[in-house]
Amino acid sequence: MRTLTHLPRLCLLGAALATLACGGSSSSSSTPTSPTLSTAVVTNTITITSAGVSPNNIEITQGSRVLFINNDSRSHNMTADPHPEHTDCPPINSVGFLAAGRQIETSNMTTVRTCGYHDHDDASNTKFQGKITIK
Ligand SMILES: [Cu+2]
Repeated sequence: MRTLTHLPRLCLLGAALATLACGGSSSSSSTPTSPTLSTAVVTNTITITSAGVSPNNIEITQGSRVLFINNDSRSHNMTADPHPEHTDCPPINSVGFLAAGRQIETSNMTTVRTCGYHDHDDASNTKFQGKITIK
């Protein structure tokens, strides 16, 4: 009998939580976000882990290459922006599929410009997006 008297109150609490959940979900949208870039680092090596690419903003000298090291436990597919055309910086597409534990270099980055890249197999994941500035 005592448990029965508690039921209406539990139902009201459940309804209140459901209302809150509905209110929260209406504010979420699927608008794409850009990666939060670190301060540019002068290096030719980018390491990939489950946390993302690091550093995600690098500067290199014209004509040099960038080494992508995959220290994650899964594969990644590093390609030039934009997705899915990959036309901005073709040398990045020399990396492409990178199995867990493997490392591959880009081709020579001969054009002075800024290149974006992403993981083609996880294209909307900003953790695996970054920027290479060729100077
Ligand atoms: Cu892509």
